[in-house]
Amino acid sequence: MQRRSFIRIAIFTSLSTQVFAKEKKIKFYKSFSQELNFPDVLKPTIHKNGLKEFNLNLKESQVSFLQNVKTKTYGINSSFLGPIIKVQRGDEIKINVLNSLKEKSVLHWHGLHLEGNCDGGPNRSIDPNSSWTTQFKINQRAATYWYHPHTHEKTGEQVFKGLAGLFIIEDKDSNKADLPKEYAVDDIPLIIQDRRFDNKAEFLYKYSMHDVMMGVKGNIFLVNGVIRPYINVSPKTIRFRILNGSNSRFYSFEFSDKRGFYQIAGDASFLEKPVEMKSLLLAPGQRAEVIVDLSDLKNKSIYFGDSYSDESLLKINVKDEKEQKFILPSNLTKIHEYTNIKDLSSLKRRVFTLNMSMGFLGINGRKMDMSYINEKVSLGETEIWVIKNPGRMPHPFHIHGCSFRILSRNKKQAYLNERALLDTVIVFGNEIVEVLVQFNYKASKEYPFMYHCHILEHEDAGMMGQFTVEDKTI
Ligand SMILES: [Cu+2]
Repeated sequence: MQRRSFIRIAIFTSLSTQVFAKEKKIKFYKSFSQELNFPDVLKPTIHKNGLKEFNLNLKESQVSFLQNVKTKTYGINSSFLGPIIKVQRGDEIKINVLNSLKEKSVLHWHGLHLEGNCDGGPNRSIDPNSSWTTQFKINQRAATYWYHPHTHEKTGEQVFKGLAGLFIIEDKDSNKADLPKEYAVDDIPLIIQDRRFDNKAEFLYKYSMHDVMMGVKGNIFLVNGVIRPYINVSPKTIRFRILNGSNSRFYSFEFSDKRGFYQIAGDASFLEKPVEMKSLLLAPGQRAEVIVDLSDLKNKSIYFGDSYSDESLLKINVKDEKEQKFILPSNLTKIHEYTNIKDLSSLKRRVFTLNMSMGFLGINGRKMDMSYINEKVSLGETEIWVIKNPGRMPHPFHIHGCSFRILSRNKKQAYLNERALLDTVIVFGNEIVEVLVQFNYKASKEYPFMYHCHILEHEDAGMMGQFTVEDKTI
């Protein structure tokens, strides 16, 4: 039998069933008996002028995550999570977001470059049974982005209920790259989330100060909305587009046989060259694309799991077919952004200190306040943002409306696999991370951009600030 590194495979079903057995006969499906779900790729209406129009509908629904019982959920065009919006660089797109929920919501296009008034943030909300239309042009690099609610003080709860989806951009580099590209065959999205359920099998969200401070974590793991699914693939190179879509949990992803794999992309661009890895750390909000050679596993299985929780998340069954040779691209792109800065000392520096003490979460001593603009940035100017974490808990720091590059991590260079363009960076305890960042899209005080911790309970509790981007030349 194959050696397993995730020891909880065997005991999972019996242990977890016991928890619920006292209250109700709630049972899990047999581990790895359900096939991985693949979100639909949303078909746009293509207008004569090339405009691609997408329709999203936020709605209440229910899902049988567990046997013989349904859990109340939120979904976007489906019962849990949303479809993939897939576009090419250069596309002009229009998105109509209909809110069929009984509460206000709004969608944020995480990682996208667009004006503040085209994005969704706490300053905008879509009333129940109303819709919001946004239109913008895609002018940024190929990568796996995503969308999720950014509703004032309700982001964590609405994401937990199921509102999130992938937003994939392709460009010249990604179209010509020698990489697996067949959706759901060898180009596979993995949205990783954790949930906890109450004794009626409903999602159990925030209920204590501990949840606010430490973030809501679940003991049950979902991949694309399915608990412990399996996937069947050919013995070849497989590309995974991984989103940590959890509210607060960090993961260290690896394969059960400890095989190496290559990270090819970060949040907002390819890496220049593939980076060989044994494990991949992702904080909430972060994405990575990896390729792994499974050509040696004909008629065998391995698991994709998380070494922090010691959980197997996905069983990968490799078909009994002729193996296909692994191709490792030597170069993926050239990252020219932020490379022509001659004098770093001439750049404006802004310091963001992440504050966390008993009952207080903020940045630079302030809680998020919608009526207060924390920073005013000049359009097109490159700055250094210095993010300080004097505490112990790591925080993923996310900035809207841009892609940045790490300049230094505790005075050292960024790790090899975080040298892509990013929109979310982990700042570990007692660390100072400096990023080079440029804003090329305006944001007014009515619809400012946000910077915040992507532990959603921290964000909702106030570890967030607002900034405008204004053209100072006019
Ligand atoms: Cu945080």
